[in-house]
Amino acid sequence: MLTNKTTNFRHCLKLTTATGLLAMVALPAQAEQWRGWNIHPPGYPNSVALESFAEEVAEKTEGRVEPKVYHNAVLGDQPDAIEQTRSGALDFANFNMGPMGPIVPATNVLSLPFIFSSPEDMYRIMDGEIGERFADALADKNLIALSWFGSGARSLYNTDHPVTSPEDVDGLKVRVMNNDLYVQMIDELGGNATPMAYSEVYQSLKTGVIDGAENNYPSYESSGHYEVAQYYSLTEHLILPECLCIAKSTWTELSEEDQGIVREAAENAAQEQRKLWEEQAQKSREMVLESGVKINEVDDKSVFQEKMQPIYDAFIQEHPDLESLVSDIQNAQK
Ligand code: GTR
Repeated sequence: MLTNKTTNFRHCLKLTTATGLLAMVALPAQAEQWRGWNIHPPGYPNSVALESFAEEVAEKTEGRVEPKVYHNAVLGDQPDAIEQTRSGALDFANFNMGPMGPIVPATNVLSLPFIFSSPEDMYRIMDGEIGERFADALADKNLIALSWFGSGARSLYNTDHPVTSPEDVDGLKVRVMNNDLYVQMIDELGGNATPMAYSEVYQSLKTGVIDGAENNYPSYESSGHYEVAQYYSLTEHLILPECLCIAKSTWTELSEEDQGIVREAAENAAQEQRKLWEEQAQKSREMVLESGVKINEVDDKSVFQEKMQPIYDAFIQEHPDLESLVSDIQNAQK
Protein backbone atom coordinates (compact mmCIF):
# COMPACT_ATOMS: atom_id res chain seq x y z
CA MET A 1 0.00 0.00 0.00
CA LEU A 2 1.14 3.46 -0.73
CA THR A 3 1.66 5.81 2.13
CA ASN A 4 0.02 9.19 2.08
CA LYS A 5 3.38 10.78 1.62
CA THR A 6 4.06 8.76 -1.54
CA THR A 7 0.59 9.47 -2.94
CA ASN A 8 1.09 13.16 -2.36
CA PHE A 9 4.47 13.02 -4.01
CA ARG A 10 3.04 11.24 -7.07
CA HIS A 11 0.21 13.72 -7.25
CA CYS A 12 2.65 16.57 -7.07
CA LEU A 13 4.80 15.00 -9.78
CA LYS A 14 1.79 14.65 -12.09
CA LEU A 15 0.87 18.27 -11.52
CA THR A 16 4.42 19.42 -12.13
CA THR A 17 4.66 17.40 -15.32
CA ALA A 18 1.35 18.78 -16.54
CA THR A 19 2.42 22.34 -15.76
CA GLY A 20 5.74 21.69 -17.42
CA LEU A 21 4.05 20.45 -20.57
CA LEU A 22 1.73 23.43 -20.59
CA ALA A 23 4.69 25.74 -20.24
CA MET A 24 6.42 24.02 -23.14
CA VAL A 25 3.40 24.49 -25.33
CA ALA A 26 2.79 28.10 -24.32
CA LEU A 27 6.36 29.45 -24.46
CA PRO A 28 8.14 30.30 -27.73
CA ALA A 29 11.15 28.17 -28.69
CA GLN A 30 14.16 29.00 -26.58
CA ALA A 31 16.43 31.69 -28.00
CA GLU A 32 19.89 30.69 -29.19
CA GLN A 33 22.38 32.62 -27.07
CA TRP A 34 25.46 33.46 -29.13
CA ARG A 35 28.80 34.44 -27.68
CA GLY A 36 30.89 36.77 -29.81
CA TRP A 37 34.59 37.56 -29.45
CA ASN A 38 36.06 41.01 -29.95
CA ILE A 39 39.60 42.16 -29.23
CA HIS A 40 38.80 45.89 -29.09
CA PRO A 41 37.29 48.12 -26.40
CA PRO A 42 33.69 49.38 -26.59
CA GLY A 43 33.42 52.42 -28.87
CA TYR A 44 36.09 51.19 -31.35
CA PRO A 45 34.67 51.06 -34.92
CA ASN A 46 34.71 47.24 -34.96
CA SER A 47 33.02 47.09 -31.55
CA VAL A 48 30.24 49.46 -32.60
CA ALA A 49 29.67 47.48 -35.81
CA LEU A 50 29.58 44.17 -33.91
CA GLU A 51 27.00 45.61 -31.52
CA SER A 52 24.88 46.70 -34.51
CA PHE A 53 25.21 43.20 -35.97
CA ALA A 54 24.02 41.65 -32.69
CA GLU A 55 21.07 44.03 -32.44
CA GLU A 56 19.97 43.53 -36.03
CA VAL A 57 20.14 39.74 -35.73
CA ALA A 58 18.14 39.72 -32.47
CA GLU A 59 15.54 42.06 -33.91
CA LYS A 60 15.09 40.44 -37.32
CA THR A 61 15.03 36.87 -35.98
CA GLU A 62 12.45 38.09 -33.45
CA GLY A 63 14.58 36.85 -30.61
CA ARG A 64 15.28 33.37 -32.01
CA VAL A 65 18.97 34.33 -31.90
CA GLU A 66 20.42 36.55 -29.21
CA PRO A 67 24.06 37.44 -29.95
CA LYS A 68 26.16 39.03 -27.22
CA VAL A 69 29.53 40.67 -27.91
CA TYR A 70 32.35 40.29 -25.37
CA HIS A 71 34.82 43.15 -25.86
CA ASN A 72 38.48 43.60 -24.88
CA ALA A 73 39.46 39.98 -25.62
CA VAL A 74 38.01 38.85 -22.28
CA LEU A 75 37.29 35.47 -23.89
CA GLY A 76 40.96 34.90 -24.79
CA ASP A 77 43.62 36.21 -27.15
CA GLN A 78 43.13 36.03 -30.93
CA PRO A 79 44.79 32.66 -31.72
CA ASP A 80 42.78 31.07 -28.87
CA ALA A 81 39.55 32.66 -30.00
CA ILE A 82 40.09 31.41 -33.56
CA GLU A 83 40.32 27.84 -32.21
CA GLN A 84 37.28 28.36 -29.99
CA THR A 85 35.23 29.60 -32.93
CA ARG A 86 36.39 26.71 -35.11
CA SER A 87 35.18 24.25 -32.50
CA GLY A 88 31.89 26.09 -31.91
CA ALA A 89 32.73 27.05 -28.30
CA LEU A 90 32.34 30.64 -29.53
CA ASP A 91 29.65 31.51 -32.06
CA PHE A 92 31.01 34.55 -33.87
CA ALA A 93 33.98 36.88 -33.93
CA ASN A 94 35.81 39.64 -35.73
CA PHE A 95 39.24 38.30 -36.69
CA ASN A 96 42.18 40.02 -38.28
CA MET A 97 43.62 37.86 -41.08
CA GLY A 98 47.16 38.22 -39.66
CA PRO A 99 46.95 35.56 -36.94
CA MET A 100 44.75 33.43 -39.22
CA GLY A 101 47.71 32.38 -41.40
CA PRO A 102 49.00 29.55 -39.20
CA ILE A 103 45.51 27.94 -39.31
CA VAL A 104 44.34 28.77 -42.83
CA PRO A 105 47.48 28.92 -45.02
CA ALA A 106 45.71 30.63 -47.94
CA THR A 107 45.08 33.69 -45.76
CA ASN A 108 48.86 34.15 -45.53
CA VAL A 109 48.63 35.64 -48.99
CA LEU A 110 46.94 38.63 -47.34
CA SER A 111 49.88 38.95 -44.95
CA LEU A 112 52.50 39.29 -47.68
CA PRO A 113 53.82 42.79 -47.05
CA PHE A 114 52.64 45.40 -49.58
CA ILE A 115 50.30 42.95 -51.37
CA PHE A 116 47.58 45.63 -51.36
CA SER A 117 48.35 49.15 -52.56
CA SER A 118 45.52 50.83 -50.69
CA PRO A 119 42.59 50.01 -48.40
CA GLU A 120 40.26 50.79 -51.33
CA ASP A 121 41.94 48.12 -53.46
CA MET A 122 41.72 45.69 -50.56
CA TYR A 123 37.96 46.27 -50.14
CA ARG A 124 37.29 45.97 -53.88
CA ILE A 125 39.24 42.73 -54.15
CA MET A 126 37.88 41.13 -50.96
CA ASP A 127 34.29 42.00 -51.92
CA GLY A 128 34.69 40.18 -55.24
CA GLU A 129 35.48 36.69 -56.47
CA ILE A 130 38.94 36.65 -54.85
CA GLY A 131 37.36 37.34 -51.45
CA GLU A 132 35.16 34.28 -52.01
CA ARG A 133 38.24 32.14 -52.47
CA PHE A 134 39.44 33.22 -49.04
CA ALA A 135 35.98 32.58 -47.60
CA ASP A 136 36.12 29.03 -49.05
CA ALA A 137 39.52 28.41 -47.45
CA LEU A 138 38.17 29.60 -44.10
CA ALA A 139 35.05 27.44 -44.47
CA ASP A 140 37.30 24.39 -44.89
CA LYS A 141 38.51 25.15 -41.36
CA ASN A 142 35.00 25.59 -39.95
CA LEU A 143 34.86 29.38 -40.12
CA ILE A 144 32.15 31.08 -42.17
CA ALA A 145 33.31 34.55 -43.26
CA LEU A 146 30.19 36.65 -43.71
CA SER A 147 31.74 40.02 -44.47
CA TRP A 148 35.04 41.87 -44.51
CA PHE A 149 36.00 44.72 -42.21
CA GLY A 150 38.93 47.07 -42.80
CA SER A 151 41.89 47.80 -40.56
CA GLY A 152 43.62 50.59 -42.46
CA ALA A 153 47.34 50.32 -43.04
CA ARG A 154 49.80 49.14 -40.42
CA SER A 155 52.98 51.13 -39.80
CA LEU A 156 56.01 50.70 -37.58
CA TYR A 157 56.41 52.57 -34.30
CA ASN A 158 59.11 52.55 -31.66
CA THR A 159 60.37 54.26 -28.54
CA ASP A 160 63.59 55.66 -29.97
CA HIS A 161 63.75 57.19 -33.44
CA PRO A 162 61.89 57.76 -36.72
CA VAL A 163 62.18 54.97 -39.28
CA THR A 164 62.79 56.30 -42.78
CA SER A 165 64.84 53.45 -44.26
CA PRO A 166 65.32 49.74 -43.49
CA GLU A 167 68.63 50.61 -41.74
CA ASP A 168 66.59 52.33 -39.03
CA VAL A 169 65.01 48.99 -38.13
CA ASP A 170 68.42 47.42 -37.58
CA GLY A 171 68.59 45.82 -34.13
CA LEU A 172 65.10 46.97 -33.07
CA LYS A 173 63.07 44.49 -31.04
CA VAL A 174 59.67 44.60 -32.70
CA ARG A 175 56.49 42.91 -31.56
CA VAL A 176 54.59 41.15 -34.33
CA MET A 177 51.31 39.24 -34.46
CA ASN A 178 51.44 35.49 -34.20
CA ASN A 179 52.57 34.52 -37.71
CA ASP A 180 55.98 33.42 -39.02
CA LEU A 181 55.65 35.66 -42.05
CA TYR A 182 55.92 38.71 -39.81
CA VAL A 183 59.01 37.30 -38.14
CA GLN A 184 60.57 37.00 -41.61
CA MET A 185 59.39 40.50 -42.47
CA ILE A 186 61.21 42.07 -39.50
CA ASP A 187 64.25 39.81 -40.07
CA GLU A 188 64.57 41.07 -43.65
CA LEU A 189 64.70 44.61 -42.29
CA GLY A 190 67.41 43.67 -39.81
CA GLY A 191 65.28 43.81 -36.66
CA ASN A 192 64.41 41.15 -34.09
CA ALA A 193 60.79 40.08 -34.15
CA THR A 194 58.87 38.91 -31.09
CA PRO A 195 55.46 37.33 -31.70
CA MET A 196 53.25 38.34 -28.78
CA ALA A 197 49.58 38.70 -27.85
CA TYR A 198 48.14 42.17 -28.38
CA SER A 199 47.24 42.47 -24.69
CA GLU A 200 50.92 42.16 -23.66
CA VAL A 201 52.38 44.81 -25.94
CA TYR A 202 51.78 47.89 -23.78
CA GLN A 203 53.59 46.49 -20.76
CA SER A 204 56.39 45.07 -22.90
CA LEU A 205 57.00 48.46 -24.50
CA LYS A 206 57.00 50.10 -21.11
CA THR A 207 59.49 47.71 -19.57
CA GLY A 208 61.75 47.63 -22.64
CA VAL A 209 61.13 43.96 -23.46
CA ILE A 210 60.46 45.31 -26.96
CA ASP A 211 61.35 48.64 -28.61
CA GLY A 212 58.45 48.84 -30.96
CA ALA A 213 55.53 47.24 -32.76
CA GLU A 214 53.38 47.94 -35.80
CA ASN A 215 49.73 48.77 -36.12
CA ASN A 216 47.16 51.16 -37.59
CA TYR A 217 46.26 54.54 -36.04
CA PRO A 218 43.12 53.43 -34.15
CA SER A 219 44.85 50.47 -32.49
CA TYR A 220 48.04 52.45 -31.78
CA GLU A 221 45.89 55.02 -30.03
CA SER A 222 43.23 52.88 -28.26
CA SER A 223 45.82 50.43 -26.89
CA GLY A 224 47.82 53.30 -25.39
CA HIS A 225 50.99 52.18 -27.21
CA TYR A 226 51.48 55.77 -28.39
CA GLU A 227 52.08 56.84 -24.78
CA VAL A 228 55.23 54.74 -24.68
CA ALA A 229 56.40 54.43 -28.30
CA GLN A 230 56.29 57.96 -29.65
CA TYR A 231 57.81 57.55 -33.13
CA TYR A 232 55.23 56.48 -35.69
CA SER A 233 56.68 55.94 -39.18
CA LEU A 234 54.35 55.57 -42.15
CA THR A 235 55.72 52.35 -43.66
CA GLU A 236 52.14 51.16 -44.38
CA HIS A 237 53.50 47.67 -45.03
CA LEU A 238 50.31 45.70 -44.29
CA ILE A 239 46.72 46.36 -45.30
CA LEU A 240 44.90 43.50 -43.66
CA PRO A 241 41.25 42.59 -44.06
CA GLU A 242 39.35 41.29 -41.06
CA CYS A 243 36.37 38.95 -41.17
CA LEU A 244 33.10 38.83 -39.35
CA CYS A 245 33.15 35.08 -38.95
CA ILE A 246 30.62 32.58 -37.60
CA ALA A 247 31.35 29.09 -36.31
CA LYS A 248 30.34 26.56 -38.95
CA SER A 249 28.34 24.53 -36.41
CA THR A 250 26.39 27.64 -35.38
CA TRP A 251 25.79 28.53 -39.03
CA THR A 252 24.52 25.14 -40.14
CA GLU A 253 22.02 25.01 -37.28
CA LEU A 254 20.27 28.08 -38.65
CA SER A 255 17.24 27.90 -40.91
CA GLU A 256 17.72 29.27 -44.42
CA GLU A 257 15.68 32.31 -43.48
CA ASP A 258 17.86 33.05 -40.44
CA GLN A 259 21.05 32.52 -42.45
CA GLY A 260 19.81 35.24 -44.80
CA ILE A 261 19.13 37.57 -41.89
CA VAL A 262 22.54 36.93 -40.32
CA ARG A 263 24.41 37.42 -43.59
CA GLU A 264 22.65 40.68 -44.32
CA ALA A 265 23.31 41.95 -40.80
CA ALA A 266 27.01 41.08 -41.24
CA GLU A 267 27.17 42.96 -44.54
CA ASN A 268 25.51 45.99 -42.97
CA ALA A 269 27.95 45.80 -40.07
CA ALA A 270 30.88 45.81 -42.53
CA GLN A 271 29.57 48.93 -44.24
CA GLU A 272 29.21 50.65 -40.88
CA GLN A 273 32.65 49.55 -39.70
CA ARG A 274 34.34 50.85 -42.87
CA LYS A 275 32.69 54.23 -42.50
CA LEU A 276 33.46 54.54 -38.80
CA TRP A 277 37.01 53.40 -39.53
CA GLU A 278 37.76 56.44 -41.69
CA GLU A 279 36.49 58.80 -39.00
CA GLN A 280 38.35 57.02 -36.22
CA ALA A 281 41.65 56.90 -38.13
CA GLN A 282 41.53 60.70 -38.46
CA LYS A 283 40.60 61.21 -34.81
CA SER A 284 43.28 58.83 -33.56
CA ARG A 285 45.91 60.49 -35.70
CA GLU A 286 45.03 63.90 -34.28
CA MET A 287 44.90 62.55 -30.76
CA VAL A 288 48.37 61.00 -30.88
CA LEU A 289 49.84 64.09 -32.53
CA GLU A 290 48.46 66.24 -29.73
CA SER A 291 50.07 63.99 -27.17
CA GLY A 292 53.50 64.61 -28.71
CA VAL A 293 53.87 61.65 -31.06
CA LYS A 294 56.21 62.33 -33.99
CA ILE A 295 54.75 60.97 -37.23
CA ASN A 296 57.06 60.73 -40.21
CA GLU A 297 56.45 59.92 -43.86
CA VAL A 298 58.63 57.30 -45.52
CA ASP A 299 59.63 58.92 -48.80
CA ASP A 300 60.88 55.83 -50.54
CA LYS A 301 58.74 52.84 -49.65
CA SER A 302 60.10 50.88 -52.61
CA VAL A 303 63.30 50.15 -50.63
CA PHE A 304 61.18 48.43 -48.00
CA GLN A 305 59.19 46.67 -50.70
CA GLU A 306 62.32 45.33 -52.39
CA LYS A 307 63.49 43.86 -49.09
CA MET A 308 60.31 41.77 -49.03
CA GLN A 309 61.03 39.94 -52.28
CA PRO A 310 62.70 36.92 -50.57
CA ILE A 311 59.53 36.47 -48.49
CA TYR A 312 57.41 36.29 -51.65
CA ASP A 313 59.87 33.88 -53.28
CA ALA A 314 60.02 31.54 -50.28
CA PHE A 315 56.25 31.67 -49.86
CA ILE A 316 55.54 30.67 -53.44
CA GLN A 317 58.15 27.96 -53.31
CA GLU A 318 56.51 26.54 -50.21
CA HIS A 319 52.94 26.98 -51.48
CA PRO A 320 52.95 26.66 -55.28
CA ASP A 321 49.17 26.16 -55.11
CA LEU A 322 48.81 29.75 -53.84
CA GLU A 323 50.87 31.40 -56.57
CA SER A 324 47.83 32.22 -58.70
CA LEU A 325 46.07 33.82 -55.74
CA VAL A 326 49.09 36.10 -55.22
CA SER A 327 49.30 37.04 -58.90
CA ASP A 328 45.53 37.49 -59.24
CA ILE A 329 45.62 40.04 -56.41
CA GLN A 330 48.61 41.80 -57.96
CA ASN A 331 47.02 41.85 -61.42
CA ALA A 332 43.76 43.20 -60.03
CA GLN A 333 45.69 46.33 -58.98
CA LYS A 334 47.46 47.08 -62.25
C1 GTR B 1 44.56 45.30 -34.63
C2 GTR B 1 43.57 44.28 -35.09
C3 GTR B 1 43.41 43.22 -34.05
C4 GTR B 1 44.75 42.63 -33.67
C5 GTR B 1 45.76 43.69 -33.34
C6 GTR B 1 47.15 43.13 -33.09
O1 GTR B 1 44.75 46.30 -35.61
O2 GTR B 1 42.31 44.87 -35.35
O3 GTR B 1 42.53 42.21 -34.47
O4 GTR B 1 45.20 41.80 -34.71
O5 GTR B 1 45.81 44.67 -34.36
O6 GTR B 1 48.11 43.78 -33.46
O7 GTR B 1 47.26 42.04 -32.51
